[in-house]
Amino acid sequence: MPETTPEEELDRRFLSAVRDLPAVRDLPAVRDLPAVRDLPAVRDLPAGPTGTRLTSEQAVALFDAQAGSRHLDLAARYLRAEGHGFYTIGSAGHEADAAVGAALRPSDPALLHYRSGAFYLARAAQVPGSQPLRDVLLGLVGASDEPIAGGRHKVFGHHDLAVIPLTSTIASHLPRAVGIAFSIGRAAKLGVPSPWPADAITVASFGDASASHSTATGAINAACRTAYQGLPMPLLLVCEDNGLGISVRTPDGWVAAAYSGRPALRYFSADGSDPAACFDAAAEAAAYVRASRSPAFLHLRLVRFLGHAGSDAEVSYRSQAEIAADYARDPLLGTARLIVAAGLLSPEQVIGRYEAIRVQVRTIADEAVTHRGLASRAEVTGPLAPRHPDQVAERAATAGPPAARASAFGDKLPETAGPLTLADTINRGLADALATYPELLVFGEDVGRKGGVYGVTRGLARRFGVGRVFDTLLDEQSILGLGLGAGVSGLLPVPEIQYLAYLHNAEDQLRGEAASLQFFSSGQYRNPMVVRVAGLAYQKGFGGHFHNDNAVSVLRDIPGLVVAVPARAGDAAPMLRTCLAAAHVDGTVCVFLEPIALYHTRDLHQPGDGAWLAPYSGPERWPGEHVPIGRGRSYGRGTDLTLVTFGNGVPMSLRVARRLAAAGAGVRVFDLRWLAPLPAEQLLAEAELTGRVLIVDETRRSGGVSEGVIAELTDAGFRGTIARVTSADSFIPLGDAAAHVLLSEAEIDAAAKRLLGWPDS
Ligand SMILES: Cc1ncc(C[n+]2csc(CCOP(=O)(O)OP(=O)(O)O)c2C)c(N)n1
Ligand SMILES: [Mg+2]
Repeated sequence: MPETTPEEELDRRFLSAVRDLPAVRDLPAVRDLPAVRDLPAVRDLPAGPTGTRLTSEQAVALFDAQAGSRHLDLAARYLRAEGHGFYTIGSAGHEADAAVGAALRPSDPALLHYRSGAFYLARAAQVPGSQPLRDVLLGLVGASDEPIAGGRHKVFGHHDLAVIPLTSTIASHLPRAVGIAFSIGRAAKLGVPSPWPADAITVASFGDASASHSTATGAINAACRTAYQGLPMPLLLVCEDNGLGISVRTPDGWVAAAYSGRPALRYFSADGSDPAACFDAAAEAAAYVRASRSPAFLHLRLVRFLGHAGSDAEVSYRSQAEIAADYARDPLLGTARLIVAAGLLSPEQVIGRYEAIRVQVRTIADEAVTHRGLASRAEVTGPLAPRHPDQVAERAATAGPPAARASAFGDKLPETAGPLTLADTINRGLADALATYPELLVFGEDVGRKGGVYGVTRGLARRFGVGRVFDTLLDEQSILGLGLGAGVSGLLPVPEIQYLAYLHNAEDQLRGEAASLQFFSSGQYRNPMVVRVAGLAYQKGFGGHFHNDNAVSVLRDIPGLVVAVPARAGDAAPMLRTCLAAAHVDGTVCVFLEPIALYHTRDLHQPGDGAWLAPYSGPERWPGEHVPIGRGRSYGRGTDLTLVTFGNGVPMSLRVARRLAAAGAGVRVFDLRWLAPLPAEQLLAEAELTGRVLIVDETRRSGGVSEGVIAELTDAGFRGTIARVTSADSFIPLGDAAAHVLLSEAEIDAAAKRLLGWPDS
């Protein structure tokens, strides 16, 4: 006899337990019960006969959502076995979360755990025209017409259901969830159109092991701290606790112990095998969050059936007795029991309903396998990072209304202020941006009252108000999470990361969340965002590794991410406008990397020459000064040597070029300005004009920018000579010792002479 599979066993156990339920009395025929999606909204219903807030119709609707989810899990297994399906992590045992879906409004933004299938179905049941079984089945087979990820991932998401798709990095959605909860009220307060109603609440579900991940603890801490401060934080955190993270047990009682006594976080809990208790707890928690605009933690105690995924043999780490004991806690059975005990359906009718849903799922699955998957590289990458350069150019050239500029600057319009430093220019550029985009927010550590560690945001909070320019807690992950939440809420976030070295502890929020959102939602959700990062090296006086970080390869590696590095005042404002316009028009995620050492630099060649200052241009000059993404700047007309550089390398290279020119060489300098995407065509043209390229790269030799520049030149077929000078493969030490590892002008000079064939001096 063939061995029974875990899914067959689960199916069999459920059916036999329902068959054994004692029937109650004469019952209405199944067909007299309303279909799930015709049910009135939860909040309009009177209390039901079960002695809970759950009505009879809702109880049956819960069962339908739960049974639908269960059959999707079973389908995932046979689709996999038949070679059609790609994903077997299921929701079986977690179906109690249907009660949470039913207790919320379909307009409440939701970020769902990969086991929240029954929530998804319960939410869809509230939105006419939804086809949640089909949505999930198309996801399982990787169909290109799956409604959210288009075959790029199996994920719960649907734009019309306000379900924002996640990646598979556990807990990484929670900083965004906190950001959305914050942004609901902020958008309403600023009068900015938002996809979320002003009284919406955000719901985010996650597992018990995820609850201990530092991303979760950081995000939950940020939510509590924000609420503790008295700011709105309408966030419902739903911990779907099955006691396991794959094979690792969460200590008994840990989730309750860790989260039941947190300041500013109301704790609710329910046993997942009791649907009425789950619904009551969910309804109470949702009502609390909605009314108080404060966060709550809903702890659902659940079981996990069928192992972690199809490939996981849980018998290797759980006893048969332990696995068997879980069947009694099946949420689907709990709902069946309630329905039968309340006299709503007989056991046979429950089974009839369960079997009807099985057939429905099989029919849709049979059709789903005929859908095609993604067929080409272009189709896969299509939504990754859309670019509309003409619209971006037009938007970048558009200033705020004169009245908004007048109130931003008073009678001190920056174009009348004379030459400015890089820092002052970025400050004026941000003020102009705040005047141009009413939805723009500037935030980060110390950006508000103090005006930034280097004064770059000085005066902005005073002029634009703390609703738009504000200090955050000291947590880069939460700062980026706020940006992620704001971006999907109609706002244009400009978060600041105080130093490049401190981006690294949070960069998954950029890589895994921000940059992947359009990809995994087929462009239906986007994360417009311009992250300002003070960085790079050569800081005088205040040195050390953390204030002198030159690691940018982790940013260049992120698909679709734009990395801008303005080296001088004259470039900073147009490049900032381009980034903001790209975020606005295309949802582009931009990193605006500001070289700290150049913030207050005034001179280039000799003290007092003021050559690193530039006047700020008024709006009439913006169209002519537009800098498209990926367009570098060329200096000089030399035909002997091209110095390719960026950031601090630009002034260093210009000085070297001038000295070499005095000695008879024609040297041109090309500032890349954009590290991603690199200005490939221009780079080749600049290289070919001399036939000799020296890459002047202040980042490290390994993994640094020079590697990308060499690759671009080689790929483009450049036949001339290429050499490079870089900083050392080292962290940067304190004080004057930094000079031993950072690229120096003397090294540039010597390498240039070698390339020119000049004798060593
Ligand atoms: C950051 C991260 N580390 C590791 C994994 C691999 N992984 C996937 S699910 C999982 C266990 C999660 O357990 P829990 O949060 O309790 O959710 P459950 O699967 O039990 O519902 C792990 C370790 C991951 N997806 N993300
Ligand atoms: Mg778990």
